Amino acid sequence: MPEYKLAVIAGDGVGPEVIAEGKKVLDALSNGSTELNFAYSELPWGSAYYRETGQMMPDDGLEQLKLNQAIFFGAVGDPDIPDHITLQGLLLPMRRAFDQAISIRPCYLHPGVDSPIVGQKPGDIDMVIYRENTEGEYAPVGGRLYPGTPHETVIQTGVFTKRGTERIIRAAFEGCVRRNKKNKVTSVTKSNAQAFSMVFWDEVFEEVSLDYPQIETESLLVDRAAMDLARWPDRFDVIVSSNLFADILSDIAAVVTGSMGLAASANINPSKEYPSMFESVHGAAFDIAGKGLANPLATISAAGLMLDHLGEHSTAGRIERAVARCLEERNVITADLGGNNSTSQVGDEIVRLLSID
Ligand code: GGG
Repeated sequence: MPEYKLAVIAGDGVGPEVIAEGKKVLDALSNGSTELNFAYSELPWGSAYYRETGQMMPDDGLEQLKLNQAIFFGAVGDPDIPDHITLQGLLLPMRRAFDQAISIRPCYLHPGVDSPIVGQKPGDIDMVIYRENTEGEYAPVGGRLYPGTPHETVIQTGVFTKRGTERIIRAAFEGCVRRNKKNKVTSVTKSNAQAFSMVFWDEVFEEVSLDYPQIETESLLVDRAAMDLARWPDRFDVIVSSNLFADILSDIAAVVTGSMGLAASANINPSKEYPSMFESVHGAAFDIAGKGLANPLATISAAGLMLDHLGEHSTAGRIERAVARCLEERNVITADLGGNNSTSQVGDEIVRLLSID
């Protein structure tokens, strides 16, 4: 029986609540199976750990994570610790050290879920965002000179390599071919203003697109893309963009498909040399933490993406169907979708739906 070694970092805010439901679903799948088993390494890292130790994870954190086949991640962020400390101390080092260069973020308007965009029907919005995940505007390159003086000078540099840019663009085209839906890839940049990095991105996009003549291509400036996502989200199929832009566009895509609480994300190490990581797109949401209000479906869907990545395609499909049915039936849903059920009741409902699939 395959036993998958999973590192679990519940993290901050609503992270522990939604990860508990993700694990509930994984446990239900393994209890009902002779062929699936999970061995968890529970890693209590994040902001509470930072308060105790001054670090978001221990010095050998990445070494510990390396021993696993995948990382199941909750959320990071704390109202009392600056966001750049929490993010730079845990999530970003993982993405970089394990070369999780390809972030995949599917967005679908499910039956049973209302889009805030008038006229969008179930299935109309169906897209996947490919986010470059290890470099670009997130590269930790820069510095501060003469702090606290009138000459204070700050530099923050974007890093765009041919390898990184080509990899994410090619992954987007390959994903588009596999999806076989609208057969269109939209590249999003700001090359009118950023005449080095983003013009370079446009050139690589053009070059890679030649290998996929059957795929329609489009290049949008990020301001136009944001506007179109908010007015015509049904026109998109696959979007590929840089680390920062795709992060912002992911939030727009999540809310136009109903809720931040539904958006899942895979952070893939393409060589499979290191563990990939699976998480919700949403963060710690500490305004609702500890109240049982968080929607666990993003994290449960992320568990589905993780199983798919591990090769358990049919089990991943079962999770996807259970989530879709939960949303369509609307018997047990959280407040973000207009319901009044708790985080754990939604997890229980997914387990029930899995048992009758
Ligand atoms: N579950 C994802 C999470 O906690 N995200 C926190 C965050 O601020 N992420 C920024 C990013 O992914 O770029």
